[in-house]
Amino acid sequence: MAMVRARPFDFPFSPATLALVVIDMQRDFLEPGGFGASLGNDVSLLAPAVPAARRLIAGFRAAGLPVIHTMECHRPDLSDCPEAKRSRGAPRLRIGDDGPMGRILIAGEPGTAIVPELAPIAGEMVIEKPGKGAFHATGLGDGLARLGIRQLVLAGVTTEVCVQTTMREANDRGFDCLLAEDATESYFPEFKAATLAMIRAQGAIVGWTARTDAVLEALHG
Ligand code: C5J
Repeated sequence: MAMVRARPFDFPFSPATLALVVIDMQRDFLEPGGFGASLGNDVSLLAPAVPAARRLIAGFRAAGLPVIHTMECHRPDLSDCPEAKRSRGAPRLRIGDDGPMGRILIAGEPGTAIVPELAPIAGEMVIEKPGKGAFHATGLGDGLARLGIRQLVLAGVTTEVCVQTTMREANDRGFDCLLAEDATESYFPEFKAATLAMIRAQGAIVGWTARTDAVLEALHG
């Protein structure tokens, strides 16, 4: 067993059963004019996660381990978007509306794309997800089972919404999960801090957290 220096205690893993899951690092969340901005958020707060996520992706690729990308998005006819999701609140633009990067959060539109620095390469699994959790209404569970994956390193945005939801879904499905602390961000720094704390509380009740450096050190020695 290899070990990542993690909190609340070291994370034991077998490289044969480990994958990286990068959650929703999309222009719609990270760039002006997208879904995140339409909700009134300062999207620049998410930028610090990009370089760390890039290093993690490079490290997993170099180690020959799976890198999985998720994208929160909906079908053009919105048939997979619950009305409760689309109609909630008072955003400047709603899901499916035309924005400066195309239709907001619609599959195939420019704004839905993963930011170029973190773009998937051929052969990597890309999961389009209509919900916050990456297991809900997707093929992620089956895809991980096919690869024999039992342990996940998570990165992406936003920490307390899609990242935490996915980590909790994975936890309930029997995966050991570690969240890379510097490769995730929130529009609300206090929510990020609270999420990291609640994940690892009570003896890693949801999972572990660690710095990207510690994950890469464990992968490459
Ligand atoms: C949100 C996400 N925040 N990817 N989505 O609506 O966290």
